[in-house]
Amino acid sequence: MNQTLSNNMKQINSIEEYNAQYKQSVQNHDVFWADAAESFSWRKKWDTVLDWNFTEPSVKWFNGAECNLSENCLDRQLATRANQVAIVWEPNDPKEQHRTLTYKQLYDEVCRFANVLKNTGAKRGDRICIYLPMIPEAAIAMLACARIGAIHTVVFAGFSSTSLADRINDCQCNLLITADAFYRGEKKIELKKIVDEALPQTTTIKNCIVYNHRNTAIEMKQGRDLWWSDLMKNASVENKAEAMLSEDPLFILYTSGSTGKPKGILHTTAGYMVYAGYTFKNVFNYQNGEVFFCTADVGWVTGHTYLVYGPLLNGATTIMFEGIPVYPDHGRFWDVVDKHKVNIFYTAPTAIRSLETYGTEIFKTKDLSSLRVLGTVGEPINEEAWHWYDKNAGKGKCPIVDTWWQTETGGILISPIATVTKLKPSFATFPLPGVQPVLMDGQGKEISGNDVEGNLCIKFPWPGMARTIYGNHERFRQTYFSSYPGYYFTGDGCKRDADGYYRITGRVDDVINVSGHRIGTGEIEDAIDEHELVIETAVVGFPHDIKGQGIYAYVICTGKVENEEKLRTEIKAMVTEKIGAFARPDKIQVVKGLPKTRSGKIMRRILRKIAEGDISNLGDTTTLIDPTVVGQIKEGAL
Ligand code: 7RM
Repeated sequence: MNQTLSNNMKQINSIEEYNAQYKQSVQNHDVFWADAAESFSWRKKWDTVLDWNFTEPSVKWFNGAECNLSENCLDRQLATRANQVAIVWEPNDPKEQHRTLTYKQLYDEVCRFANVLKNTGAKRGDRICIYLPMIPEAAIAMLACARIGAIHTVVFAGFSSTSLADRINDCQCNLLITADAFYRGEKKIELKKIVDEALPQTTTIKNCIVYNHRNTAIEMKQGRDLWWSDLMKNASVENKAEAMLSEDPLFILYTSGSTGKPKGILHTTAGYMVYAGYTFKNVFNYQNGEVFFCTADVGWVTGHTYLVYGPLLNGATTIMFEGIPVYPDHGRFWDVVDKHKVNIFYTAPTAIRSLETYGTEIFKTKDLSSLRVLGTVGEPINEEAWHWYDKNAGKGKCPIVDTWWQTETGGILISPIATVTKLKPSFATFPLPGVQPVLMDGQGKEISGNDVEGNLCIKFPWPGMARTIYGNHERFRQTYFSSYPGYYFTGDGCKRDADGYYRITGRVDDVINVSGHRIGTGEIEDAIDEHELVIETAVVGFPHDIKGQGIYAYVICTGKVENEEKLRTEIKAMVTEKIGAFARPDKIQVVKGLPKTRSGKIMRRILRKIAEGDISNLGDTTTLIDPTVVGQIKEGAL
């Protein structure tokens, strides 16, 4: 076995180093990424660093090499940090004990659970669904899947039984890993009950492994459901990681687009590993021994890359927080920072804005002196929230990295490098080495120069990029590589200011971003349409002070609605049942008609303006079949 135990990854420590690395990454990408890859352990080295075309598209990084991500996160760390804490679990209820797992303990648990998976019949290439709360077992399950070469698909525990079933069916999982129940704040979520509703709508699941987290009375279906602890008791702690090929699938993660059902974004092994490790170390300027706290849920890509894989690849201590920012009070994040002496804190702008509403008195009693670097992710951060975060959490001395990326990109693409990049509030600043962003104009041409705005594309592959949509490569091509042939299209609009700084302005498609949660308007429309009184729905986003964007639904109903309040309550319940509570509309307006063009397309631009409350200038409405509906909608606007 050709195992290098080195951890000599270059770290960017000055703007000159950034410029030099950036230049090399463009001019000599193979040398640049081969160099970054050297600090990982490989069973077999690659034949080629990169083979690619953006037409099919086909992208292969480190082709021919063999490695294992779980081995790189765990086995590789044992020689130097077996007794260092890998994961700190902070429970929802602060009165409960926190848990810690050292690298050796985590390694043992993962090896044991990898054997559990094998004993249950799981093998390389199988899809395994993980539907767990924020507990270390979620990370253990992910790492165990990676270890045996099974493809994990984590489903956020806030998704409904229908959403869970859809995901299981789409990628045909044969195993599901879940827990009895959990609390978020004071609310109890009976996870296993949701699973019991979902599984009859699926056909491929053979077994369901249940972790007993809250001692909740649940039904265990004979022959299907198995207790995590029973299986662990009988499993060996010896497990040799599978040698995976670089382009073997690692995980599938579902994400929303502007049309159709959520897409199973597929990431592969070696490129994702190198990119997660490289970006974690550089963006956050991670130093050995530091404690990193990412508040994202493991059900989202941020949880995958910067709560689990990136930190563990760097031998970091990562905090997994089960609770919410406002329980038992709005000082909880800062209590966690204080208690565990967090050095790097990474959260979403929506969380900052919601805490902002409670004032700053609470900071007087918290010691945040351990903090060195702050980060944000998931949505644009407005300047006010940036300054509030800087002043109150960072005490004016911590760089804030505004990190722009997507489920599809696997890791951060545009972001400051902490301690290196000169910051500008609300700007994601510059591309990381290896990332070549371009802005496109309406004619599909690259816009050169500065002080410009356009649609954001990336013109060269980076190791962490998604390779396909599971089971539908044509949809992958169509969605990301057809609007601008030869480019990856992000779906975001972007400005490049006079100094060349990038500022992401938000989605230019029908995807909305609610509290950092990405959701397609079409998905919400489909859910609302299921209501028996609803004929047609149009959903748009509108600016929301805390959530970033709120959800505004226009619905056409059969006949006269007797009780609009009842209808609204039922529609919200419908969306909760079909998708999850986070997708519930904030405003529901009953309308007689929707502004449609002669080709039957809803003119969303008008609906967005009305939802924003900006009804003075709705632009050209002459192409509408019936322009009078606009007036009616305006009158009834909420
Ligand atoms: C990591 C993640 C992706 C979408 C993306 C953007 C928006 C994310 C920022 C941002 C402005 C940021 N993955 N977005 N980060 N917008 N500034 N720093 O969020 O797949 O769930 O969402 O989120 O619109 O396309 S995601």
